[in-house]
Amino acid sequence: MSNVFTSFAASLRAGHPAYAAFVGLTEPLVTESLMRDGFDTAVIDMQHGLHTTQSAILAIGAAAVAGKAAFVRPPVGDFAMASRMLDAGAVGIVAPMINTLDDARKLAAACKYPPMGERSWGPYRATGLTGLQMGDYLKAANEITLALAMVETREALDILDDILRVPGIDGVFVGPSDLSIALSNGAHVDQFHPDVDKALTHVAARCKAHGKIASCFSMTGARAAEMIGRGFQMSSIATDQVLLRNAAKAEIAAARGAAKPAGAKSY
Ligand code: 3PY
Ligand code: MG
Repeated sequence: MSNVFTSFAASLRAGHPAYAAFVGLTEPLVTESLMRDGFDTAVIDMQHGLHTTQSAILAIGAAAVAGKAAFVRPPVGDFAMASRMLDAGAVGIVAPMINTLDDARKLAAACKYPPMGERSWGPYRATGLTGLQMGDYLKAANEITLALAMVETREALDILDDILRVPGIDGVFVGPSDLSIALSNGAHVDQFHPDVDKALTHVAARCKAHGKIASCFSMTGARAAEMIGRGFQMSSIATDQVLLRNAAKAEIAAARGAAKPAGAKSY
């Protein structure tokens, strides 16, 4: 059985680039709409987004309605939630603040079945979405779902090769905002800072050397395309709230800047 849930990870590993929507709003139609409007996948955000366990589960379903497989970003250190979201049909986990080897091993353990990890059995929604029978899901799961470790601190950068060597860690996802704060010792948040840029180049090169997936957050579509050109396989673009606010501001500015009909008032 092949569908987006069984083929997405292989497609990414084969180097087909993917653009992800970063979804913090809990209404399932937000996810569905973004997926229908051309994103390849979603990162359902339980760390800084508003998502709860229930809304994240519904968002995975909403992406599926649009024919897309979604990732989930659980809260920091919540490895039990990572397993839970894979059971609920997430195609992968984007785990924030993986700063130590112990963090990376815990992530791999939560996401992968033995002997690679310690994921506990119960993929009831995942078997529905993948269309796989239980035994086939057990055989395929470690390959078709992805554990991406977020690299967003100095500590993580320092041990990047060790993180990438952990069996069960499929790749990394760079958080450029936190990284900019970490690299400047809290002086600024600047995703485009040259130090962050240098780190992004380093991450892409090390992932390539280890044969693992390089992915990252980008604030704009242009930056995301640049990252794909620089060796990343996946980049997210902005967040749902940023997209909404940018579109709202642009359209209202266009309206207010347009010739006003006689008698029109500004509020
Ligand atoms: C960061 O840039 O720190 C992120 O976590 C992106 O969401
Ligand atoms: Mg972050």
